[in-house]
Amino acid sequence: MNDSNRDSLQRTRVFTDALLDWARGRGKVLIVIHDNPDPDSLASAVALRHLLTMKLNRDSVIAFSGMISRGENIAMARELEIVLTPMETVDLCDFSMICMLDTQPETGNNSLPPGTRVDLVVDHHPIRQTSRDCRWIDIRDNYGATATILYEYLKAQDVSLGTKLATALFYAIKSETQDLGREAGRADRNAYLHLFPLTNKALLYEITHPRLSPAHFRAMHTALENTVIYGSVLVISMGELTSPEVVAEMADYLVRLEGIEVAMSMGRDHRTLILSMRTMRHDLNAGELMRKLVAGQGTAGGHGMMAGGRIGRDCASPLDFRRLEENLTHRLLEELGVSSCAPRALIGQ
Ligand SMILES: [Mn+2]
Repeated sequence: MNDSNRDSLQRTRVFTDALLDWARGRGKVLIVIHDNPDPDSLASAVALRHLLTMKLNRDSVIAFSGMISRGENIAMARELEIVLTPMETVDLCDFSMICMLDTQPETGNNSLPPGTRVDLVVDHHPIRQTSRDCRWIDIRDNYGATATILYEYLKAQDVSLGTKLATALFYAIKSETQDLGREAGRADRNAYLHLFPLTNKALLYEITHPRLSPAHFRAMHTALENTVIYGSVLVISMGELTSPEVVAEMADYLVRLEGIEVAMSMGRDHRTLILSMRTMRHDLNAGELMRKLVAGQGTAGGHGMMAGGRIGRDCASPLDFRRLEENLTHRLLEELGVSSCAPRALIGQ
């Protein structure tokens, strides 16, 4: 262990000691993660719950909204027996400690009512103004995954972790950083390498190779048929979605097309347009670009190479959504200086 690792572990120990001391005198704990939770938020929640169980003998409720629909994420929640409570059924008055992981107050991607007091926020996305009011803040935007921060909590507190939790944390870091290839730093590499020997390889296989529904292949078909290329920029319009997570999944998949530097995908989930962006360009910040695109219309978040956004439209028709998508595409192309490129369909037409 080198000096900077030791310093970081020491800082984490001081922070978690104080946090646990504060939490010791309190009652029930609620852990809120973002809507349509991904492996990073799920693993982080299970790790925090484990820490509180082991150190304070206190159980926590993990709450979320939306759905888990990506094959890998369903497999993760099932195989690792992650117990989740729908946010709608939670009475906030029951809880004396509210924690938020992998998201922050009022970002738009979690369902905690605005104005609710949040006691602890742990995240790896850039800090929001609203988070500064929280009692305990640990935001490290140089980390590739929130799961890495939670791994460090367990390590700093000498809490042992079983094979299921190790598998959850490992898979979270693996998927969030694409095996350390995307936005991973030294802390993520350390956690990944330490956790790997502790994982259950059969479980890991089940999670990384899930059975996929016909709906998944239909969504993929729709995405491919509705992919348009403008120079090095690719735009996917998926229309009405059967699962919101597929928007990010298709952006991940299609940004790999030869010659593509930026991919943006869009789809309608009832009354909301869901957006996802991926970039291979290091000089570009996907989070900032997404925020610029949806400014004044919706919410956005993200970091260097990946971002998401949502725009709610209560009484919009499919045609209104179509226009909104065209407008966003137009602005994206302008921002990236490719609006003069002739559109090309990826397949067919
Ligand atoms: Mn994350």
